[in-house]
Amino acid sequence: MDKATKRTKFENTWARIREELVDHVRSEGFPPEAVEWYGKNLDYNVPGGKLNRGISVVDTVEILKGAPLDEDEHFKAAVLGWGVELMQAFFLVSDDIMDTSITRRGQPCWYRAPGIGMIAINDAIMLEGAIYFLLKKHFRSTPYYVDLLELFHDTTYQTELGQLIDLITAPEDHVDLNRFSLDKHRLIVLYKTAYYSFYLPVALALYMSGVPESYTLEGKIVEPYKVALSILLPLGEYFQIQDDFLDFSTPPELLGKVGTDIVDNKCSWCVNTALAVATPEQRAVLDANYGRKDAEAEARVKEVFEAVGVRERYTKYEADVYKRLVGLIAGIPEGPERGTLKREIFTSFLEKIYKRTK
Ligand code: GPP
Ligand code: MG
Ligand code: MG
Ligand code: MG
Repeated sequence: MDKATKRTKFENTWARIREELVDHVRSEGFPPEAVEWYGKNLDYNVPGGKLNRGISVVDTVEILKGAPLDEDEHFKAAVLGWGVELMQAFFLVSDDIMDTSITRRGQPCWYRAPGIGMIAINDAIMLEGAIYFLLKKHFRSTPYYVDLLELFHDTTYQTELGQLIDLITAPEDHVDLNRFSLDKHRLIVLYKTAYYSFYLPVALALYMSGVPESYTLEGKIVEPYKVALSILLPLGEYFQIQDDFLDFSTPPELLGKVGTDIVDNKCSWCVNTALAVATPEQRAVLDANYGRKDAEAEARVKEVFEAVGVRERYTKYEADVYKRLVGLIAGIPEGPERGTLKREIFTSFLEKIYKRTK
């Protein structure tokens, strides 16, 4: 099955999942305007993204099985995939309020859509609640139900910790570029992005496929969840560095969102890269203009980014990290046994994001 067909097949499961969520609210006797509001929240915030994370769950279950999924297996994997997408929607609706962002996925951020405002906070929390409603409905009787619950809970907490350091490293009223470093950047991105975007989809698929905590391959003990983490965290770091670079380099018409990292005083890969090589004059320009709510200041920061060669440095970073990740993946112990890790899980992720432009 080609990529587009897989995507359509995943998208087609959304209608049923959406109905289950909305039907439940209806069956609780909620008034039509509440049912309608919830439906709009789901429609506006959940299905409109790239869906990479959700589709990865299905892809990974299929790679682990080594054969096409039957209808029931596909639907169950898709429920987990939509769980990841609901989590992502919960994070993004909240993040856009915290980042005072303007657009998301080519439309106004939910809190800026007509008539929504701060009700968006409750809507975000309801998107999170929907995950656990679906897990209970579809997985309550499986032996790995608690593993799924723990994984969603742990991942949420990790992401919130990441969001915390992202936010406190970027206070609105106090710009101090000395607080930034690439080490701090790494910590932020591992927690705010890599766990939920990369480890979560794969670990969900491993649990659903019955992959055990450890097994023996050619006389060696393999701990598949730890091996997965050791590849997926660096992959997630690469992905967020792309996000930071695109925030600076890509016009909103192409990106689907207006980049806010410079005006929001974010500890992004771009500013850290520039700080590492800036002359004292360039540093002074960054100190005076970074994190100001002012388009001219933003333009001056961008000039410094261009002058120190952030674009060329990014191209080099991307080539280097790609090689490093290919090497890491090649080192994964793999055998023909069923229910064990396959390198293809990780190469399929890497190929999905390599040289992405949005
Ligand atoms: C997005 O980072 C941040 C998250 C998805 C984590 C949010 C976590 C919460 C607990 C709310 P970003 O701000 O760089 O993303 P974007 O550039 O898409 O706004
Ligand atoms: Mg944001
Ligand atoms: Mg943010
Ligand atoms: Mg960003």
